Amino acid sequence: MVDRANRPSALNAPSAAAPGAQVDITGSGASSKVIATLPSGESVEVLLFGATVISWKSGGGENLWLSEKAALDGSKAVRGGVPVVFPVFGPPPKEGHATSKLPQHGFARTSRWEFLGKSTSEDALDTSSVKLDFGLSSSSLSEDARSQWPLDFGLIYSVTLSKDSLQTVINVRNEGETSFEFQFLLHTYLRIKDITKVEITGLLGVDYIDKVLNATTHKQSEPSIKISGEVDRVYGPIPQDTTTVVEDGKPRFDVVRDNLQDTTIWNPWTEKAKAMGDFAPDSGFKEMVCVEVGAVNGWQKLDKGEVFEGGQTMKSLL
Ligand code: TA6
Repeated sequence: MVDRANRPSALNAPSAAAPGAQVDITGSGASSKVIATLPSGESVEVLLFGATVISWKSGGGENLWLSEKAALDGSKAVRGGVPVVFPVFGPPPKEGHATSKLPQHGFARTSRWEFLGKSTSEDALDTSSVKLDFGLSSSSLSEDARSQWPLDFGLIYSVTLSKDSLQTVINVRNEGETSFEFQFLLHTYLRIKDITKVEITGLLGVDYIDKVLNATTHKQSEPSIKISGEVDRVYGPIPQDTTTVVEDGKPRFDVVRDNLQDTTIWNPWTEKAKAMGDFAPDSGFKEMVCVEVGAVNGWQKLDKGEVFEGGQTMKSLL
């Protein structure tokens, strides 16, 4: 177990009087979402479908990229925001693994989650953050997903909005009699102004699997990653816990990992963007970059009753 220097601090159930965040549930069925807004104006929107964060606004405006053709009706995974990838990242192993029958990126991003409630700081005067909890368990899975991965588990996903940051942390519990293996990743689509002016730092010297080059392994030799074509790289293990997105020479986002050793950098560029039906506009690849923290190199194993926890804190630096 990695040392959890970035473990989230506790928040408690709100006292009735707390003049804190406004939390609303809107929409119905698969398009239901939870919207939280801080008195200082920051906000987050979470679709119950996939527990997908689809908007995060702070002083600098919208921080996440969401395709204009993203399905927000539960018909398919959301193209944009922060899809939750579990229990397998990418295409599953062809056969012989418990996840082999699952679709790409697993079932969490295409399942209906339950809103478990909000919590704010005990100090009624501290209106600076709000935590929203979402749950998914084997009993709330669709029949398909259950038959594809018939293991007993419980997930709690906590989304904490603060003035300049958004924290998203998963808690995975093995509720069954037998051990299981899983992978987890937060497929975050960050909004940027111009991909040609973006550099990503914090990965120097780290090994990566390049999915554009037949999944060959390389080592990051430049201090920063510049993107001028399709990029699909799985970095890890990463010693430094912060990856920074720099735009036009100015730091724009810090992404701080908590108990997760890997990060995938993805931009589909022209052709792949055009080829995805729910990716719009086609030029949208110029305004997004995926920085996806996770535990995806190999498998995490949980025995009966064991728990895994990990996540990220994204900071808007504008
Ligand atoms: O995380 C990067 C990646 O695995 C790419 O290989 C690409 O497939 C992307 O995810 C999008 O996957 P999706 O299943 O959402 O189309």
